[in-house]
Amino acid sequence: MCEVPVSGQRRVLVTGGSGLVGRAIERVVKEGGGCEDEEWVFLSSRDADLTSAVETRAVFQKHQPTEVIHLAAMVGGLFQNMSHNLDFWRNNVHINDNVLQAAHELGVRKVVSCLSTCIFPDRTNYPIDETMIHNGPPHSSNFGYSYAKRMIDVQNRAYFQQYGRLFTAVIPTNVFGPHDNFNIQQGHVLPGLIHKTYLAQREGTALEVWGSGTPRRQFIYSLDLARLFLWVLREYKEIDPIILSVGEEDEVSIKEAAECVVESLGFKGQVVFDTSKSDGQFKKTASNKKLRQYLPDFTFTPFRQAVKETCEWFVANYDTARK
Ligand code: NAP
Ligand code: GFB
Repeated sequence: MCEVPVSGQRRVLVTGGSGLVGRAIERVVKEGGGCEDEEWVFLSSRDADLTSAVETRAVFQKHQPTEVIHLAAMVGGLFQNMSHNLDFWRNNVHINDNVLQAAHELGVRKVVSCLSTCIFPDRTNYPIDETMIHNGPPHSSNFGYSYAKRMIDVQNRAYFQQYGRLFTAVIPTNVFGPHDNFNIQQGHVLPGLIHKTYLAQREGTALEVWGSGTPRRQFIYSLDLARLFLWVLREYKEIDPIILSVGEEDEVSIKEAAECVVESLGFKGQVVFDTSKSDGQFKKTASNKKLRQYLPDFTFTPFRQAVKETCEWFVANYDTARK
């Protein structure tokens, strides 16, 4: 993994280093995924509020990174997005502009930012690929977040055109794993279902799955995504983004995802679907053909195993988990 020849010491600054994806990268680095010439710095919002240009510049000046993995963002599930489109747009546009400009001013060699498959047009052909980002409006539920993320791709191309900067981005599908946000109202579907199932089991009530259960998602385990991030940081040389996803054949319905959580936690109660709640985007099936051309042998953790590990982490860390 470490054969990229880079002279001198490298310092990788990870914005959003305290979140789901940041903590997974930290773990993979600690478990041997790091290189000898790499020093890693993981930031949280306590180190700097990246919506502030002044604080962003100061934290970059303090750490003098040679490379940046840019994860920091206002992040939330379908329902949080539906009620806060303006906040998602404003916070993320400010964070992204501040981070990319600070990286440019400090001469950072490479920045890898994080987009999401939810930013693609809602009306599209399937499978979605990397060329389709700007082809039409995103799903109305999360247009604030989606347009803010799309602008990273615009900025990356502009920094390259004007200054030759190697600023690129990855496009993961729905991520889950240890250290996720298990807040039921604000978070994504898998941590929400895990938390709800845990409570239903404890209180002897039914598990309420929101929506019809028919929408489909490709889920990626945060630890798999972390391994792929390290590869992108070291080896990927394109400005154009790359989708980081399991195969199309691994897409599951929300109902199947709920069944997997129920099985992992050994929940024996009733499961009900609240169809008065939104289904959101029906699907955003993405192609991982480009990834497979680079890494034909990369092995993803099987979905069941990853859900089981995440459930076990949540139960073991219930008192301190974000919820
Ligand atoms: P997360 O768990 O919510 O973590 C968000 C991170 O951003 C935290 O470290 C948080 O710091 C930091 N942050 C938020 N606002 C900040 C601010 N104003 N200043 C400084 N730091 C700030 O999110 P995640 O799921 O790891 O997401 C990481 C990246 O992946 C994001 O760019 C997201 O858009 C992208 N992504 C996520 C998913 C998904 O399903 N989760 C899917 C596709 C793409 P604190 O801990 O201090 O609050
Ligand atoms: O992960 P999620 O909130 O977001 O999943 P998206 C939403 C789907 O899961 C909908 C159903 O079909 C919901 O009806 N669902 C069932 C639930 N039970 C629950 C529950 O307890 N909590 C939640 N949250 N959903 C997000 C975007 O879209 O994807 C974000 O809004 C982000 O911007 C993320 O990019 C990756 O997959 O629909």
